[in-house]
Amino acid sequence: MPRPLPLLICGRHRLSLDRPRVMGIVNITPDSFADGGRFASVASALAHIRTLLADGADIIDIGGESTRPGAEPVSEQQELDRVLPLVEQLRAECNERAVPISVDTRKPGVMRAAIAAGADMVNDVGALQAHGALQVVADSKTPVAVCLMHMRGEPATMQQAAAYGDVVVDVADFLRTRIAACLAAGLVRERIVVDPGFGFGKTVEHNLELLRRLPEIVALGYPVLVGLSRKSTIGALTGRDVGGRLAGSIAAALAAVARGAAIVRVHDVRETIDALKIWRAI
Ligand code: HH2
Repeated sequence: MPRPLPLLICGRHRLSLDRPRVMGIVNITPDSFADGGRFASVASALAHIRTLLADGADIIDIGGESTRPGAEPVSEQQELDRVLPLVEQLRAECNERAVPISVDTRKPGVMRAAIAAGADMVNDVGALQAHGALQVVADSKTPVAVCLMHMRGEPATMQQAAAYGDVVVDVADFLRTRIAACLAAGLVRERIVVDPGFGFGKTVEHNLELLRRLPEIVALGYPVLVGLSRKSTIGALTGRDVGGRLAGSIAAALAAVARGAAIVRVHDVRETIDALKIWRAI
């Protein structure tokens, strides 16, 4: 079984994966399910990013389009207007702890512009399947990392498409195919991260099965990123609305790391890092 790689090549950065890493979420959107509308201006988003950095985030993930179930797509120009000023500003400041900047997008045009502005990673819930997306990453002079995520269907309709033979086998097969496409396009292994895509065309039971059997995704031999923070599965299991899902989200992050996740994508960076410190010490 190939062992997951201990190092991620992430644009200008080399991120050691000798310990679990925490990716802090920043959505500059009016409609994201957990933080929509909170960071509508560049200034408020930057202030939030500074907090996440001070809290110890290892990667900052900036998104300009909500992909929550039922979300409506936004135009490329809208997404560029939201994301680019932030990437440019962060890069200009060389963000004080100099952590990698990831851009959460499915659009090749946004990927290209974000990389030119200094992004270090492309986090694509569409796994670089959009026409031209893989080429943008392969042609990039900066060796940006890519996160290939599994999604069934499209955000607008994906919860209607939640049917699988064996969800873990289906997700692993899909990720294997996308990894092969990246390698064929010339990406080195050390630039690739995979993500089973919790909540993207999956029921609560699918998400739990994926989490229980996460080692089967880890066995693909690539760092696994897990995003369960504040998601509806946490809400379904705890009976809490979005604002009350911190404890459930931390439990899920620890369960993921215990099963081999290399990176957890979270809203609550400080609390997650505290929990991971205890888990690691034990
Ligand atoms: N989840 C969301 C967005 N991007 N990327 C990866 N790699 N993995 C995920 O699980 C993932 C993701 C959805 O969460 P969020 O960004 O908080 O909300 P929204 O899509 O509504 O902006």
